[in-house]
Amino acid sequence: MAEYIPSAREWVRDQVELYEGSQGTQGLTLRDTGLPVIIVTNQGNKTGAIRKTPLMRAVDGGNYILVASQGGSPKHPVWYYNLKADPNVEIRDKTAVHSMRVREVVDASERKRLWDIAVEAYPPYQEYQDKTDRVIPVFIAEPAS
Ligand code: F42
Repeated sequence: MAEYIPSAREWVRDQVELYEGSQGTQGLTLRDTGLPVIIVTNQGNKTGAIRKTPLMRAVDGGNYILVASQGGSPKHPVWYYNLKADPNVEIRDKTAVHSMRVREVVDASERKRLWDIAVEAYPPYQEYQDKTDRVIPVFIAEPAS
């Protein structure tokens, strides 16, 4: 069993601890926005360690849309590279845990459709895209089997 290495960021670490520690009954929203969050568990592409990343909850049917926005910073978050290297993830959505496989959405019309859903779920994504030169990556997570 791989070792779990918590995020280097305290507020992220704290959210994961509360969310996972309560089996998905506490710490379910982003700060005071009231907007729901999921926890993505994946493998580090260099350490092989277990990583846990809270993301906003945006859904398309039974699939999840993962937006590598990192607040519109100029660089992709590290988890982007982890998911490209190993697309097998576990997604906790409150008390439900799903085995999923992710793929980066490259088709322009598919990306636009999913982007619009994501922005509806979390409007700041659009502000983040507007303030950065990079195209913010979008993944779709689909049931593994
Ligand atoms: N981030 C988003 O990008 N999108 C969201 O929708 C989002 C929502 C959200 C909601 C709640 C919340 O608490 C946080 C939220 N975040 C969201 C922030 C998100 O959880 C991440 O913290 C953020 O995107 C930064 O991701 P990151 O993978 O760059 O994490 C940094 C801070 C980090 O901890 N990095 C590690 C470190 O030690 O600095 C590296 C971890 C890692 O994966 N290492 C790899 C390994 O092998 O283990 C190797 C790394 C390499 O060099 O390739």
